[in-house]
Amino acid sequence: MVKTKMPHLDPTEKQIVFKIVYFGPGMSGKTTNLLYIHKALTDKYKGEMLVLDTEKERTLFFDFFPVSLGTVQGYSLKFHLYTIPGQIFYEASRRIILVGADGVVFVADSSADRLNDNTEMYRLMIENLKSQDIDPSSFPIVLQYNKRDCNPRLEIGEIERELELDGISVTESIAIEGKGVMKTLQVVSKEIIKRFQIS
Ligand SMILES: Nc1nc2c(ncn2[C@@H]2O[C@H](COP(=O)(O)OP(=O)(O)OP(=O)(O)O)[C@@H](O)[C@H]2O)c(=O)[nH]1
Ligand SMILES: [Mg+2]
Repeated sequence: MVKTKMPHLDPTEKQIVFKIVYFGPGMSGKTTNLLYIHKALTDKYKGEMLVLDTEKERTLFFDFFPVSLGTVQGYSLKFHLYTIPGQIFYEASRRIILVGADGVVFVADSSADRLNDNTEMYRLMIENLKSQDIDPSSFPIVLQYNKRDCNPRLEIGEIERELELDGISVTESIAIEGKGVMKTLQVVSKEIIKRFQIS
């Protein structure tokens, strides 16, 4: 079942707002992705980054900023980007942040010893999407293998094999160097817009 997009449409402003959530296990590089994107964008196209920091924790509660990216059928586009806290005990926050998402970047940690953390969090994400009546098979998800500079590291394809994912979009990145970050954003944006135009 495809969720209606009506709440995202603002006819008076002629604006469509899409929500992209960066999901993934703790320390995989979600916040690093968003910080890089925010820095890379010119001031004209970005809003304030809001950070709700939890005391003493390395985790940000969420990051958010809109990016204007051209028009679709006369409507200007705005993207809201969020990260979820990856540490396992923040399940409630993760659920809330995922509500109303139009697409997800799953930031996986390529370190060889984190295969289980990646797959466990991916499964949780799928459960969360299903609880919102979203069919994950037609929902825009990009699997980003981050930390490609790690050694030993997972091979591309290992996560998909483990989760029996077929046809998912995959990108590679080294977020601390900014490599592959904008590409990933581009891939998920395209998938979201394509799905919106079809529905
Ligand atoms: N080697 C390496 N380290 C990275 C890369 N991307 C991020 N890091 C580092 O990994 C650590 C965690 O990065 P964050 O962006 O805070 O991770 P996160 O996914 O937001 O973590 P949580 O909010 O706790 O879930 C930081 O020390 C980053 O500098 C990368 O591509 N390679
Ligand atoms: Mg974070």
